[in-house]
Amino acid sequence: MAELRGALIGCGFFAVNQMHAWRDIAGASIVAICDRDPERLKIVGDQFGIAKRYTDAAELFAGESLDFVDIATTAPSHRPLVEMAAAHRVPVICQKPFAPTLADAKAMVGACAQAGVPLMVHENFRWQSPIQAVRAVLDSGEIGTPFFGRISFRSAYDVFSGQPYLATGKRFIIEDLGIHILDIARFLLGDVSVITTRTVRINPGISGEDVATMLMDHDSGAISVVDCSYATKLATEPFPETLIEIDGSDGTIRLAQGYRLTVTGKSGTAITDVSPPLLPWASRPWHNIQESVVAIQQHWVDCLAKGIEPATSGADNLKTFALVEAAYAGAASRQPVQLDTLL
Ligand code: NAD
Ligand code: 89V
Repeated sequence: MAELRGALIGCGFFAVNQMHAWRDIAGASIVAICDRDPERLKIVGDQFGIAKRYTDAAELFAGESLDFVDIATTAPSHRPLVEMAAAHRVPVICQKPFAPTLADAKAMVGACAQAGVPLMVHENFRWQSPIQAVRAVLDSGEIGTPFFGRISFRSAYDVFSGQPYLATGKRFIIEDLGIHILDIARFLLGDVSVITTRTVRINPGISGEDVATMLMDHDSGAISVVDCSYATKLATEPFPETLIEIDGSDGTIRLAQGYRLTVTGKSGTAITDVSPPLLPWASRPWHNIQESVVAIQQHWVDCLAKGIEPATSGADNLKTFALVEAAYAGAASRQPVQLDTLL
């Protein structure tokens, strides 16, 4: 198959990981980049040797013949850019959070469906190898039917130095980080019918909430707790590890800090080190996330080649995004929120 020609829009903080990952992936390469900030365009263009550079996405679509576009801008620009890709019949990957509102997200899914264009949300956390290892244990049947889960991300890591916009939005941890953890909960325990949420802000220097605790009913019958904090100072900083506890009818799974996976099930207890590999361009502690970027981008290339829907398609991500909206609504009302009222 001929190599897929891709373009990347948004050459900021996280896009550098996406550019490294594209270099590692056979079957696709980035032939053009776009950023409205000429300085970012130059930094990323020079680092990755990309000659074709645009400061305007409309000019990129007009000037290039593309097999896909990878949108790595922040949420406010996602809808116009995804709709532009759909109008040009260019398959599109869009970073999380998919959109500022669920209404925007639904419109983006609709625009791509109408144009017959594949759409994947770059929801990469479920692609982390420790999370995939937990999914593999569930699939093996070793712990039977899950009835309880706790998916936990608690840290005091300074995310604001790399991503200053996170300190200024009215919404913070659920929209930026919780979205990943809610997606992991869906990935492991299935879709959700009801969510109850409490939030707090501990850090006085930011505008949004930095602690969120969510209780969810899954359609499978399992109950989960998803808890997220950027105000939790621990002896050993766990960023960016997601810790997991799942209890099933025949056993338990514990993914503990340090990527230690303990499975107690039908065949006894097994303890495994599921540390992610440190890719040559990666740096600790981000290597867990960086590895998952390669995995999700490879998945996109494989899905395009096979003509199948990606696991985190736009349509799938509406269900994760609806959890975010429901969490904020429930935190404000202090009432449980039914998901079917949103989808
Ligand atoms: P950033 O602000 O550093 O970079 C965004 C870039 O997009 C900027 O250079 C900006 O000039 C450019 N841009 C914005 N609108 C544009 C437009 N219309 N046309 C062209 N360029 C435009 O942001 P970031 O920290 O790199 O985050 C980008 C996205 O990635 C966010 O949605 C964030 O939530 C997400 N993110 C995801 C992960 C993950 O693990 N999946 C991690 C970090 C950030
Ligand atoms: O993945 C993200 O979206 C990042 C971080 C892990 C730092 O929250 O913003």
